[in-house]
Amino acid sequence: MSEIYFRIAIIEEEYIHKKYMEIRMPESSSKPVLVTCGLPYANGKAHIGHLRTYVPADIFVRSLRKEGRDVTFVCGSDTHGTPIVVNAEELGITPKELVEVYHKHFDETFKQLGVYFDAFGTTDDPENHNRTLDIVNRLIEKDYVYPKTIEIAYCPKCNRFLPDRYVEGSCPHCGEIARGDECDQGCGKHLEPGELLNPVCTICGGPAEYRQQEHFFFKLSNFSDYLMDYLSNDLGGTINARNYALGWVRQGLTDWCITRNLEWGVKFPGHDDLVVYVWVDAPIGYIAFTEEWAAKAGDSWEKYWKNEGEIVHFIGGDITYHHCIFWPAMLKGADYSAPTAVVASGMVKIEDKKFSKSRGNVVWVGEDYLDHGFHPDLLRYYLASYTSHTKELNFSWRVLQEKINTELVAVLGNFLYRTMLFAFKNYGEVPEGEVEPEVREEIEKALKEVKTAMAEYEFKKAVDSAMSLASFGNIYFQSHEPWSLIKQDKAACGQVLYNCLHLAKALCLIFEPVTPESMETAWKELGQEGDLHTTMYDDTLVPLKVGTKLAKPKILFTKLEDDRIEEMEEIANQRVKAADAKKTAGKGNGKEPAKSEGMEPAEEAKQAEKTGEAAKPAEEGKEKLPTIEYEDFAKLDIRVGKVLLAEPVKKSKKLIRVEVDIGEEKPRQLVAGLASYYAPEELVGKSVIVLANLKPAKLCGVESNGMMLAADNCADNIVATLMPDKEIKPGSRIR
Ligand code: B3M
Ligand code: ZN
Repeated sequence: MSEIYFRIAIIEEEYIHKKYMEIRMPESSSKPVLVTCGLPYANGKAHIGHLRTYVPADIFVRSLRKEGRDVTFVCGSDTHGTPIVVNAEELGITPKELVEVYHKHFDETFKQLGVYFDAFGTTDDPENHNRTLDIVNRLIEKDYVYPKTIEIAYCPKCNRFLPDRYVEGSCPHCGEIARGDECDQGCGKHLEPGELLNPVCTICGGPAEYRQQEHFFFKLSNFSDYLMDYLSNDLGGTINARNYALGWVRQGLTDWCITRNLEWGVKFPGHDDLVVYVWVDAPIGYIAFTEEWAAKAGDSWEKYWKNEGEIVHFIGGDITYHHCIFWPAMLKGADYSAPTAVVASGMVKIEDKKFSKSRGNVVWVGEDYLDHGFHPDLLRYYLASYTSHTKELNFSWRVLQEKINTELVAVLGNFLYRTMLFAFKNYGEVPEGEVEPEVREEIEKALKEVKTAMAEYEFKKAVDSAMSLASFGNIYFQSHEPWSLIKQDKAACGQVLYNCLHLAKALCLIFEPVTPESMETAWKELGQEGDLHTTMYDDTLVPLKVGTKLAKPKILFTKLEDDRIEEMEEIANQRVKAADAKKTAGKGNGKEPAKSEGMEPAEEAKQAEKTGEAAKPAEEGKEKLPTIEYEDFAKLDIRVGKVLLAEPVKKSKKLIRVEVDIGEEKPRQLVAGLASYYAPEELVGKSVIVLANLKPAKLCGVESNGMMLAADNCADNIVATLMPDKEIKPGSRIR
């Protein structure tokens, strides 16, 4: 996500026209619906930015199922493209090894969040290779693909072509620093190979040059009229996506280079040295995953991709271009069905700051949320109810606390708990009674509002309407004073409780899409048979069976106390500080390093260290680090060591494993990024300086328990280890 989104807003303003203002609701037909989510790059951990798309999509799917629609929900890992190849190379592992790790991670994380896909594949699955070949071959057959000799960035030093993120330079449109295929920091435009100005190789940092090479182009320009009509008249979803795309079509479409010089990916037919651009095979993954689901379920994938079924794509707003332009054109060209709707979410901010992994403005789903014992339902609720889906969502621990405590705990949780506890204690079962018209009307009203809001992709509205029903429940309970009534007239009180319990049941059904696990608990306590998740919304109006046994209720939502929030804020602050320190010590152009996107912060630092990025300012000699206290320095355990053993780390071109005597009983194992500068045998016997109390880290699977200090000068490509200038015992402290 980037500034692109603000620009979308501007374009939106420009094109808001009555015709496009109308919300195109998914037809309330019985057509089957395929719902997909943008594929996460299997290249980094899940963060809250990801969930902004997946959680609302899951809520939408659960809600459609409750309306009785036939829904298939698929997603998978995006495993190809240069960022993955670049990262794998940096880590000294194969792209396949890298994507396996993150694929598993995403699969598990989504399930922990209650987001269940019917298929969660990878774009490297044979199904996707085959489907991509089928589509590309069809486009070739139908003459939509042609070869053209173009200028491709080439690094004479690394001796290789530089696709996409292997090259950086300035954007020809706005002048901002941009990647080879996208002006990610500036105007957001897709860049074709050869367009980037002043190209620099991201592997060695040296200047790149343009060399001629034959590549293959898709005749996107042929599809302008089709897209204009499709976007204006057929495509549903959120208005931001449509208008953004219409703006691009109006500006004129240029043909699209669909091949890259890479080994990892789907081979371009007949050319073993080329793969298709990742944005060709990634969306085709949607079809491949539908095929994977169909094979498992004994159903048909064609009902979506070749017939009348609906296709709804949930995506982040920053990939609208790919979904509303490239993708429908490809599908049209190859005779597949085009998406019915594209639902584009707004950007995510963290504590009111721009989301940025390298600046530390990030909330990791695992280590910052689930690992601290926060319930997934709370985050689901926050994501759905904070703001409208297309608007900017700010994640703040304080706001989370406030929303959970005043809404989920005080309204929904309170109503369910007081109702069920009172009924359990005084009756033990559903008492005699019948649903009053007022209660029935409130449920009908809430349900209608929820359905309409869902159809408009207005998840906040849906949640707010559901919450109003819980508020009504509280007012109903409070105004009937069952605690006094029970003393006077147990039967009359039973009638009140019957209605409260009936409302509780309706709330379980209506809130299930948002807070599925908590509602399932309440559903069981209410003695309801059958699976809540497969029970339809219509069941909200089926009266409760008198005499159904009730269970003692649990408190569903507990207050988030200040100390927990303060602890999380402190963790967040520390992360931002650490990132600041690194930035100050780092290159200081404020740009997210493309090559380390999605890496663990620790890994990122290590990577920077290995690739010499951290050394750039030292070489520039201009940027000063902030003054520190002596106590800060005293925290560093720096010692003299003697290298006893040094050997290359398998699978890595850059790392050496060393064992160093630092005056302890056992030698210390360190992993140093020195293989480009020293042969392992040169290091053996050397006196070195070691930072001994650095937190251990694993590099290419080998644990490093400290850091060997070295001076490096990026410009001259010189790295030198430090050594004392006279013989001194290993273990001697440096102070
Ligand atoms: N893998 C992630 C992104 O740019 C990218 C999505 C592919 S969807 C077909 O958000
Ligand atoms: Zn630009």
